[in-house]
Amino acid sequence: MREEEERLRNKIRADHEKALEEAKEKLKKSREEIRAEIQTEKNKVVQEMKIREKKPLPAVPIPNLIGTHGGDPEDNDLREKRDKIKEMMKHAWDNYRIYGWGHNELRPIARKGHSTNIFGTSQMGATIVDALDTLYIMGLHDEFRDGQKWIENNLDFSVNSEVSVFEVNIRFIGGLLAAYYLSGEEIFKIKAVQLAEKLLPAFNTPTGIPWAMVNLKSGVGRNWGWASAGSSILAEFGTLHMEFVHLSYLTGNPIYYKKVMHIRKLLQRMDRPNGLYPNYLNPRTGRWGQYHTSVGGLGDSFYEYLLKAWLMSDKTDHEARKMYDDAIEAIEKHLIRKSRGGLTFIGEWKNGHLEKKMGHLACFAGGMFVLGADGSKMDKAGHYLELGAEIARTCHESYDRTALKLGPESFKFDGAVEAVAVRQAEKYYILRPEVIETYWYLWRFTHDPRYREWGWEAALAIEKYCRVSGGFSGVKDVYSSTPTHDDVQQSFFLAETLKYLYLLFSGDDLLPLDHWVFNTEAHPLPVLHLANTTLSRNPAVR
Ligand code: DMJ
Repeated sequence: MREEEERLRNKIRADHEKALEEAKEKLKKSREEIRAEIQTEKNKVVQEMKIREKKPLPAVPIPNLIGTHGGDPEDNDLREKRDKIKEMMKHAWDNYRIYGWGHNELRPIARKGHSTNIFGTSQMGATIVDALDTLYIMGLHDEFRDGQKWIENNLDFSVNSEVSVFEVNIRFIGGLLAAYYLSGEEIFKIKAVQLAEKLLPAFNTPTGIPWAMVNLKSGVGRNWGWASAGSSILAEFGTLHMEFVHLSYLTGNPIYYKKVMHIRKLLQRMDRPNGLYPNYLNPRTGRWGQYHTSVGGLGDSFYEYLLKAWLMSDKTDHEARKMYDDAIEAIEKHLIRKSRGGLTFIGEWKNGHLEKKMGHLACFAGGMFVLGADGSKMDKAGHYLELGAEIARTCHESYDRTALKLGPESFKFDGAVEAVAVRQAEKYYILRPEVIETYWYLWRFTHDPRYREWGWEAALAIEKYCRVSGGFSGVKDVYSSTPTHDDVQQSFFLAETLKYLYLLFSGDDLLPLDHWVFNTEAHPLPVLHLANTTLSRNPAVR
């Protein structure tokens, strides 16, 4: 014991002497020399971090990736249309590259960067990450590599910024995962996982229902003040499943899977008024907020992800399918109506009252019904194909009844008013994809040429009224033949609108739907055949 103490004492003495010697040496050095030494040390740390970042994650069998190229149109007319969409993508990307590079979005008229509160104060190049897979499938490989380089060298998530968990998940994690699967470049997977780790603190609530926003640096979360007394939002906490299951699959770490399954289990245990899911849930008490149900904003992608959870599990996640079927049944009963003029619309349910108003966002549901037709309860496939087609027709009418042939943000069904916006604040079009998304799904499932015609009408209208020399911009009033621009090129225009248009004029062999499931930001993720993977074999995950 004595000897041991003596040995320790000697070591401490020697360490002190060494430190003293070093300090004396340092004092002999000039300031410049000391600074240079510090810099060298710093560089070493950065280098080490980079090496650590590049360390590959555990290898998992990558699903068979079918249809990542191709889809070349069979005739000239189609080829020209598809080339035109590709040219529009070039125009949007090139201008962002020149005027907005590294910023989240572009102001195409002011020709500078732009951002919104969903990204906090960060400059995380949202447009780059969101656009990558569209560039890839369009064969714009130089642009893709340029984006990849920016991500490798600049995309950093240790920023003191409060971001939307939902938006960052669907645009960044979804975008990075799709880029990884398509290109096989490890860096995208690594960045996706780093970012996901930063989102995890958002789940530290009394119920495990995540906060809407999280500070990427401090991990402190909170909710939007306007959301029913600080509630979390169904379409936000209910739109994490696809990306989080892929994260667990790719890393072998069950934590992501557990977080989203916990949300599902909690929702399953709750009473639902009339079988409907209200849009708001308090993450502290676990109780519903205001009884407002919608298939548009605040609710939309929750339903979409129930269906897609089933699809991406190779149709083995029966629990998700059942939740989807039950939810859709209640929605049909309480929210879906036919107008006097014969247009089927999806209204919004507020405290027992049906508001006959449909948002542009709800137009995605036409595609969802068609996508979910196969495998529906009591084999109602024909019914859901029909319902999807009716929603597509209604949404097309909402475009057709405007001066610009572009749809308003939301439209009413009220007496003589059908599929038309009434309030000034609802007349804008911000380059949203949902109507074109529905045309594309309907095209894939029916091959009815009308969907390509309608898609082309929308593409021409975007080209005519939204294109400016510095990119593409939203418009403030679709009923005015002289459009005023809002001067924002949304990142989802490149991620979704242009991708769906491109796919609409491509063959079905490009990203076939029995092998790929698109997340709500149109980022394709492969179907997981879980039988042979770490995910299903891992008892923690099961
Ligand atoms: C996109 O970010 C996603 O599609 C989301 O689900 C809802 N809306 C926007 C585009 O309109």
